[in-house]
This record gives sequence, C-alpha cells and structure tokens, in this order.
Amino acid sequence: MNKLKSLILAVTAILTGSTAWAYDGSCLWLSGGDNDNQAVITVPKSKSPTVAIAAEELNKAWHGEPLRLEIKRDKNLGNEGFRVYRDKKGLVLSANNDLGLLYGSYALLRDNAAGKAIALREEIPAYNVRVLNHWDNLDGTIERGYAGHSIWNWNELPDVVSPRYREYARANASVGINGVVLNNVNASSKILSAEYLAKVAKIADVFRPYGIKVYLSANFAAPMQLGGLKTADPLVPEVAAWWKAKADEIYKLIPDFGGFLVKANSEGQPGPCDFDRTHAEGANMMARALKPHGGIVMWRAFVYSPADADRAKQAYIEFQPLDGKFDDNVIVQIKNGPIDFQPREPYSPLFGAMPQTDQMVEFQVTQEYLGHSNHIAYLAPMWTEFFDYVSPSSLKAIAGVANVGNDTNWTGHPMAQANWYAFGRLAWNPQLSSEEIIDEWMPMTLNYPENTPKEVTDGLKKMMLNSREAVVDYMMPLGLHHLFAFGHHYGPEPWCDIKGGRPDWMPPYYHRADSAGLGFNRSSSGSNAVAQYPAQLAKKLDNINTCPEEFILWFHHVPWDFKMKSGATLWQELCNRYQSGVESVETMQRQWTAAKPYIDPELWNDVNERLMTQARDANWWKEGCLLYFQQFSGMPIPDNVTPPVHTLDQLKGIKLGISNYECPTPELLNSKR
Ligand code: BDP
Repeated sequence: MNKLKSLILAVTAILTGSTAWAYDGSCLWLSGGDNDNQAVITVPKSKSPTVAIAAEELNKAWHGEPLRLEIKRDKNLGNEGFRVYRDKKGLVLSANNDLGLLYGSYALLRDNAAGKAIALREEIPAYNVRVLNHWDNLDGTIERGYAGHSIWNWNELPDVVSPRYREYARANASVGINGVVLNNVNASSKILSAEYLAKVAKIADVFRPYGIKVYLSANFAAPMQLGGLKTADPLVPEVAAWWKAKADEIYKLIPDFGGFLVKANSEGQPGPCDFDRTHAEGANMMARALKPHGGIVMWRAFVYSPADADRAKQAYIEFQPLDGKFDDNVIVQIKNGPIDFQPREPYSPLFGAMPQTDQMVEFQVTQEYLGHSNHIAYLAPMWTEFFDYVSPSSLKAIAGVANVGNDTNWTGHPMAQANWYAFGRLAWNPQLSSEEIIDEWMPMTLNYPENTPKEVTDGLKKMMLNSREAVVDYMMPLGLHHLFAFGHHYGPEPWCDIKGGRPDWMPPYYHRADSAGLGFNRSSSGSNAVAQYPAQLAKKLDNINTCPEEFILWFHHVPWDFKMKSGATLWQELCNRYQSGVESVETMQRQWTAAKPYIDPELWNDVNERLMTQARDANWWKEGCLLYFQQFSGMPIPDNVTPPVHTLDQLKGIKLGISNYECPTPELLNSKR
C-alpha cells in the first residue's frame, strides 16, 4: 500500500468512523487485502483448504498477469517445492501437492510486493523441518518473551479457538515455517495430559491447512509426574511402554503430530543421566514411541554443569562420544554457539563433530541477550555468519526460539518482526543474504511510498544491516560474553559476583579481567577449547596473532597493552569499540529521522521512542563496562572517547537495570566530546 493510498484510506476511515486502516503492526509483512487490480487466478478443481488459502491470498494481493495453479508430478520438487514457468497459455505455478502451491503463491506475492519482475524458477526448501520453538508456559507467561503474554489461550481452549492462531499460521506459512513447538523447553508434564492434548489438537487443526505441524516439549520425568511411575529410567520397560501409549494417544488426536523437543539434564531439568543412562538412551526410547507414526525427537545438546572447568567445552564433551548412537528419527538440536545465544559467539564445535548423527541448529529469534524488544538488532547477519562456518547442507533441520507474543504487533519492537521473517526465509533458503532478506521485508512492512528517496531507503537498510554489529560493539565487543546483569539479561553487570552463586552464571567467570589483561584463555595454554575445532581452524584460533579479533577475548587472555591490528592497544581498542557502538546508535537515530516523512506516524513514533531507549542503554553499557574494566587496566580513557558521566558506584546502584539509568543529556555528552 503506498502513501497516497494510505492517506485516502485514512481520510475515508475518519469520515466513516472505521479504524481498520490504522497502523498497528498486526498485519506484519502481509497484505491486508487492498487489491484493486485483480487478475484471473485459476486453481485446481479439487479445492482443498490449502488451495483455498492460496487462492484467497492471491485474490487479495496478486497484481500480476493471469496465473494458473496446477498440481503436476515433478520428482525434483518433493512435498513442498514449487515451479514457476510460462507455457503457451501463460504463467503457471505448479507443485506436487497443495502445500507447494501455497508456498509458491506466497513467493509470487513477495515478488509482487517488492515490485520485482516474476522470476521463473524452481524452489525447494533446504530443510524438511523448519520449526519455531515457543518458550511459552501453560500459565500464559513466556520465558524470555518480550512481546506480551503467550498467544495460546489454554484456559479458553478447546472451546474457544482464537482467530489469532490462524493469523499466526498464515504468517509462518508465508515465510516457509512448517512446524511449531507450542510450549517451553522447561516443560510442564501437564501439556501431555488428556485435558491439554485436546487443546493442542484444536491448534493443530487450525495449523494443518497451512502445512504447519505441532510439536511439544516433553518433560523427561512425565512418566513419573503424570503417569505415577516410580522411575523415568529409559531402560525400564514400563517407562518405554508409557511413552508408547502416550504417543499412540497423541496420534489418535493429531495424526500429523510432529514429535517431541526435549531439554534433558540441563539447568535442573530431569533426564536419562538421573538414572545413569546416556542422552542417546533417553532420546532413542522416546523416538521409538514416535517412530511408527512418523514422529521425530529433537534432543537438545544445551548441557553444562558448574563442576567442569570451561562451560564452552561441555556440550561437545558430553555429546561427541555419542556419535552414531542415536536412532534415525532423533535430531540433536544445538545452539549456534557453545555458550548461550550471546551477541557474538564462535560456532559450537559440536557441529561437524558427529558425522553419524543428524544435527540441527537452534537460533534465538527472541532477543534475550540483544536488548529484548527495546533494541533494533536485525539478526540475519548473525545467522548468516554462522552459515559461513557451518555448511547448511551439513544440517538436517533448523529451529528458532520465537519472539512472538500477544502484543498487537506480535513482536513488541516493530522492527523485530524482521527477525521472525528472516528466520523463516533462511530456514527455507540458507543461501539468502541478510541484504536480500531485508530488501524483501522492508518495503512490505514499512509501507513507504514508491517514490521515497533512495538515500532514505538506503539509510533504513543500513540501519537494519548494521544494527547487530552495533549491539556487539556497545555490549560485548572483541569476543567478550555474558557480562549481563543477573537474571534478566538486559543491562551490564560485569562486576556481578554473587557470593555462593554458581560461578558459571557470573560475568567474572567469562571475562577474567585482572591487572594482566582481559579475556578467557581457551587456547592450548588455557582450557584448550580450541582443540574441539577442526585442526586448521583450531590452529588459527589458538594463536593470539591469527585469532580473528572479533573472537580474541573469547579465546585469549589478552594483555592490556597488546597491539591490535589497528595499532591501538587492547585497552584503547576496547574503548573505541564501545564508543563506536554508541555512535552507531546515534547514526541509526539519524537514519530513522530522515525517514519520518515517509513512514506511518504511529510506527515512526514507536520505533523512535525505542531508539531513544537503545541510545540510553548503549551509553549505559559503555560506561558500565569501561569504568569497571578500567579498574584492572589502570589506563586512561583515550581522548577520542567521550568520558563517562557516571561513577561506577552509581552504575552499580542500578539494580533493576531496565528503567532507572539516567541518560546523560546530549548537551552534556557533547560538551565532553
Ligand atoms: C537460556 C535462557 C533460559 C533457557 C535456556 C535454554 O536464559 O531461560 O531456559 O537458555 O535454552 O538462554 O534451555
């Protein structure tokens, strides 16, 4: 919808008292259905619900030439692929089945919306399982969710089925997501009760025509908690029988149920190790219950314990020896990095280290460690960086921890919708670049008029593309990690060292600052985590002079006066990076301001306010980290870096973090510059 059109709609709406036009972000990147240029759409006769959706979507928004949808056998296309071609009678979208036609329709509409010529092509998704993980609890809260409460209304279900479930399914299908784990990995067994399964079945019914399968997070101790058994030992026949009966019960209600996601023996969750069994024994027992129905187990490798020396090594130590021991319907689900969704981590060395085992990557779409829904952090650059190291073809599937809640605009920050979108697009095609994805998403979502000056749209693009690097710079540059305030993972607390707390939950465990330098020595003279990487890479990482600087403090304890590639000492470079992070946010603010005349005012104001918060927080991070580390470096803050206006004690006094940091005024900052 262009600007003129929105204006006309706005005026009409005011005159008629209708408010349907108003921007509220609920439509995401999708068309609200304002098609005034309908072309002829021909669909296959057997009009299944899926084909009906495809036709509905095309009728709503297709601006192109007449189009024929056809089911045609084509062995290249598999279950979900599609082909766009021309024959004598015109443009054709063909697929082996209805779902391929739906995906093809969304692809054509994307071309349309981006004003692109229709590309004749064949597309098949890179993975069969492209799944969002909801960390939604049954009481409606969301662990690490920043967009309101859960969209699943368990109290109303199964009697009341919210229309939002359909809208959610539509959004997912439009970007190629084909599976949803409904509940938190810290799972309540209750989700597997008959009462809840009836509710789950209703959601599955809504999802089905959109090609989306429902999965559930399963608590390993469910046979005890729900079934009243004395044990959940995977080798005890009654336990296996309980899971088998449970699987049979589920498939009676949900014939296309996807399977289970399991967090076992991690952060207090039960698991097979409680009974001296391995992860493989636990996973296989559950997988065998699902196997006759075609279901899978996604078994998480997110394990670590306070007893061991280096948390970054632990998943590898525990899982690598199990290579080849998992059944063929188990996929080991591994977070992209070895610690925990930090703004930048090297890839987890488990990838590629288990050639006989199916693996999948888990990305975090919700911004637990990247400014929640207050900061712009477009994450496609982080995920494509992962694919620079880990070949997409070495993976079996892909998962993303959802950033969706019941806020009207779904994701809290309007720009965080881009991360949901980008996750789906990369799950379908991991070869896409961050730029290609933003080129699709931006015009569809921000709805600026076609004649918006190029320097403005280029500015917006840069704002998005540089945003993740900005977060890295103002939070944790050069490979620093886990400097977060305890618990909420929002503000800086590099000093946090709660007496009696788990050391591996405290920032000093990770940054190791002392008078000699900064960083965790994971080289061969330290924890030797480098040795878990393939030999050539390990060698490069092991040497402080060849280790990429973005990871230098991840792998090395670097002397404060170490000469960085820029010629600056480590201390100077650290100061420069924090300063640069703060300045990047100021640039983002300018880019957003330049777009003001072209963006819906509600949307513009919302993002503008959040950018002010982001600018405040960037400064807070910079001040907190530099003042704290300065105690160890004993070096002055260089002249080119704006000196902090708070004292370390003032910053330490911010207990709740999120709201009571008083941002220095721009005048004060400028006077210091
Ligand atoms: C951490 C989160 C925690 C999750 C855990 C997980 O802080 O809330 O339960 O990961 O992935 O990032 O299991």
